Order: sequence, then C-alpha cells, then structure tokens
Amino acid sequence: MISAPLELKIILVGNATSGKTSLSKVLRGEPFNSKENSTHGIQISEWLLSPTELRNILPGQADMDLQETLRVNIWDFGGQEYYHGTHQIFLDNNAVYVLIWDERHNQNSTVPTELFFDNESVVVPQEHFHYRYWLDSIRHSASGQTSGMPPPVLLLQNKVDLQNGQPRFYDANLLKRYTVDHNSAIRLKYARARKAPDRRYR
Ligand SMILES: Nc1nc2c(ncn2[C@@H]2O[C@H](COP(=O)(O)OP(=O)(O)O)[C@@H](O)[C@H]2O)c(=O)[nH]1
Ligand SMILES: [Mg+2]
Repeated sequence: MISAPLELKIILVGNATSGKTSLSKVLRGEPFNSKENSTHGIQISEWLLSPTELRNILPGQADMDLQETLRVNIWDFGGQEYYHGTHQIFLDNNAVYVLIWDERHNQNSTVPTELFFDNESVVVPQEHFHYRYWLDSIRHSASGQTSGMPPPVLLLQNKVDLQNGQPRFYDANLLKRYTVDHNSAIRLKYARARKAPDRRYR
C-alpha cells in the first residue's frame, strides 16, 4: 500500500514589505536579510520537517506517533500580484493562511515605501491595506463553502521591534467573525539569535 506523503500548504498574505519573504526564510532556517529583495511573481519554497523537528515544535505532542517527514510548501506572493488580483486564483480552501501585518502600514493608503532590488534601496509609492482587507480577501476566496470548513488563518504582527517590542492585540469580535485562530508576534531578536522555534514565534 502506498501512503500519501504528509503535506501542507501555507499561503503568506499581507502588504508588500510586511515580512512574508523574511518569515519564509527564517522558518526554513535561512538567515534574515535586512535588505531583502522585493519578491517577483510567486515563490514556492519547500520546508521539510523531520518527525523529531515536528515533535520539537508541537508543544505537548512529544508522544505523537510521527514517522514521516512533513513537507510544507510555502507560497510567497510578490507585491505586483495583489494589484492585478492574480493571487486570488491561487487562494484555496486547502491551505493554512498566515496573514502578516505591521503597524506602520496597517491602513488603506498609498505611501512612499522602501523596497530593495539587488540590495539597492528604492523608494516607490506602494499601496497598503488594513488587515481587515486581507481577512476579507482570504474569506472571500477561501470561504470553506465547498469543503465545509473555512481554512485556518493565523494573524501575525511583524516588525514589533520597531514598536518598542510591543505587539498590539485585537478586537476579539473581529477575530471571531473571521475565524482567526491565533494572534502572534514574531520577535526579530529571537529570529536573529536563532533560538528554538517555539521561542521565536509567539
Ligand atoms: N525591523 C524589522 N525589519 C524586518 C522584519 N521582517 C522583515 N523586515 C525587513 O523588511 C523588509 C521587507 O521584508 P520582506 O520579507 O521582503 O517583506 P515582503 O514584501 O512581505 O516579502 C526587508 O528589508 C526585511 O529585512 C522585522 O521583524 N523587523
Ligand atoms: Mg517578498
């Protein structure tokens, strides 16, 4: 009998420069780049987790009967996709969504924004949205109407190091309305120090 491989699709969603590519890299053990190049198109990266690694990052699951490697496909969209709406066709029900936002650009506005191309800084007008827009967009494209269950969404506040390390917490009703599972904050200093994953993300 051939058993299906353990596989999971993570879709990173959020404003340009919110930190999607940085998160994808840090999860996969790649170093943080303070001049991360702006993403073109869609980048799909493979994050392989051995049974031991899985046990380590799933608190309280140490005795889980895990024997297979988990293949996580991380879908990371470049900024242009949002304007043209092309990402919509890739948003499906069979995925875990991670919505990344940062305080500075958490509003519907077009503002000069620093991007990096080949490590060169370029400031260009960039359209940003409040995280409510992204929640609507996810729930519109992946409502769970066909599968019966809306896909999980994790709401992750990034760049808290620029807010004196203070994450902001949310309106519980809003989270309930959009069936958001967790609120989290990435702490860059942990990512930089490459501490254990459960300390890096909370
Ligand atoms: N200070 C700070 N900068 C960050 C953090 N995460 C990402 N960055 C930087 O913000 C810029 C945009 O990040 P990037 O991952 O390319 O965002 P993306 O457009 O959503 O993929 C890059 O220069 C990153 O180095 C963070 O937590 N803190
Ligand atoms: Mg990117």
